[in-house]
Amino acid sequence: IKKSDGVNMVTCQAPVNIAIIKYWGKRNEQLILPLNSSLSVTLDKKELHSSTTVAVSEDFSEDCLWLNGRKHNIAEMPRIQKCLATMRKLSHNESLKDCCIHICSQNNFPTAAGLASSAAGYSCLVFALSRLLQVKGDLSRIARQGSGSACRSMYGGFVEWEKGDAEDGSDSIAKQIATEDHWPGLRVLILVVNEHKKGTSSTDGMKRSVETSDLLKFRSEFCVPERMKIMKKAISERDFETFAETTMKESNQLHAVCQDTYPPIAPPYMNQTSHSIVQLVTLYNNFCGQLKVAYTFDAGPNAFLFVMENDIAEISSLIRHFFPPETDRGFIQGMEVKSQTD
Ligand code: 2P0
Repeated sequence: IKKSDGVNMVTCQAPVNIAIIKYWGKRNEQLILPLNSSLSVTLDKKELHSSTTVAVSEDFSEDCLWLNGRKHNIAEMPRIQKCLATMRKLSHNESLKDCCIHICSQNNFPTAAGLASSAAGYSCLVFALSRLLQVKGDLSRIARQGSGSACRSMYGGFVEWEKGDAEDGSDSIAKQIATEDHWPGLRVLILVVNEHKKGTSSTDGMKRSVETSDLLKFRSEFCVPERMKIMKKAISERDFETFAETTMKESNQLHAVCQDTYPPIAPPYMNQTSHSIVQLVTLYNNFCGQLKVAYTFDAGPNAFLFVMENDIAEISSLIRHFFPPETDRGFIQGMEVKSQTD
């Protein structure tokens, strides 16, 4: 905590997480309780992260939020309000808990383009507030109420969000299942197909899926519990083939659910370039006679490719060959390949 001129201030950074078992659908909209458990890999925060400063002072007259340099109206942001109210309620700092708070948050990557910006943003906000207001105990359930996937960014490495059973959401929390150094050499390539804001938000898309998709019911009840077991075992044994196969099946099923949603989510999150990437990965894996690359897509067209370090050079040159960056090839424009270095 930095203190100057009656202002107490904390700055934190929080990383993005990539879901390998997907969260899609809530059983309780208010508390953000998911239909199924999910599992993710937290990226190194040196690469994609949110950076948030929270400041508190007796001189501030209202709560304020600046997001990527633009002032937002907190009165229109119920989830931010809820986070602030919960953190104030749990605060052990009697002198500061009733003061107004200023929040300044910045992402070093495109916001709302399916790159999990809300996950990094809310986890960062909750963590920074916990330091400022002295809040102890599990913070993931508070981050969850900002944005579901944010609870998983509270930890590094491999993280499970347990769906929980309690009606009040008290057991719907994130837990680290393996640390960040558990699987040396595992890398993710992020292919930014389009960095613009997507059409349908995840929140709206998954709400419509819950209301209309029979496939989602089947998936959350019968597929995910089994896949969680398979994935945890694959991670624990560092079994890339099983990890890769389950990751791709999960991505495929998420986007099948989006298609099964009525009316289907339009435009679809995955575009023509996304499907070309799937095709390239499939052909390459077939050519190798084993799974060397796994793709996964969230609520946007950008691809996340899991690859072992030894294969990075070959795979990134293959991608650069078929999807050259900064060339105008119609729908393949402005693609950028970034590699996660550790
Ligand atoms: C995930 N996604 O597991 C899945 C995969 C997108 C596709 O979590 O309504 O922004 O704020 O709880 O967390 C995106 O959903 O939705 C998401 P809310 P959130 O990462």
